[in-house]
Amino acid sequence: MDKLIITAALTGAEVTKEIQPALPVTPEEIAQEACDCCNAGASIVHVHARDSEGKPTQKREVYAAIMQKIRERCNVIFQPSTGGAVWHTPQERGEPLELDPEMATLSAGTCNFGEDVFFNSPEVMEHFAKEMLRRNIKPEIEIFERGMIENALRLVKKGLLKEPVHFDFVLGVPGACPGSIEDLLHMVRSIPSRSTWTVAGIGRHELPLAVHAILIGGHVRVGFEDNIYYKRGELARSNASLVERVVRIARELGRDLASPNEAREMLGIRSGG
Ligand code: KMH
Ligand code: ZN
Repeated sequence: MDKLIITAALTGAEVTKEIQPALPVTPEEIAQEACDCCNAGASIVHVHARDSEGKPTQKREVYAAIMQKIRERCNVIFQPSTGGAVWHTPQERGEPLELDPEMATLSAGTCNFGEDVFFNSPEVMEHFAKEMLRRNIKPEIEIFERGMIENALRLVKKGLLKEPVHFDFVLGVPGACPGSIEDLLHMVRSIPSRSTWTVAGIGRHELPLAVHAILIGGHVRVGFEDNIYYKRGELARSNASLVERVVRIARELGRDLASPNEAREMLGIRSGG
């Protein structure tokens, strides 16, 4: 099996300090948490920025500050969000791409998202795909529903997305695909065999889906964006504590960890970014 790539989704756009006091929100806090997660065994950090009031922002300058602070401290792969919050415009969502990060997310369709709608029309998807292709940024394709895999493959057919594609199955969002093992297996069987994939289980689905991914050769995403608890009724003390647990389980199951440079090679990420 390939070495395991762990992504830490540090902040997200929905969680607040009120419900998770350890949530990193300032560039300094996010960079520190990114490097703690890297030291714990994560090779990618998925980043959402916040403004000075702690509200989600897609402003290029804030992402630039985070990216720089991370680079000064560790070698982790910086993967900003182009999903932002449900109320961000596509223009706002694309701002972090102007920094030419090594990777970025690209959501492959529209779905309900709790009480909201996460809007990704074909035009929006194509715009982000073209921009990432032009800038040689490796997309991570966010899949919230089964049909979104077909949307991604349509981008491949149009020459806007290079194979092998790297997918992230985000399972358990209220309003989108549930977080069962059967749902994960259905997703995995539906992608081209050359693809790579990771799974982000939401809430209580995070740990079981992570363990299954480790067992069947996928990769794992954990972090406060997806889940704020260590176990039922007990908040996690940090993103790094969630990474550490995955590392312990992977070791017990005999799955080696990918370093950031090994992850770059496995995912075909350009060097020097
Ligand atoms: N916050 C969600 C509406 C991404 O980062 O690319 C979208 C999201 C996906 O988190
Ligand atoms: Zn995100």
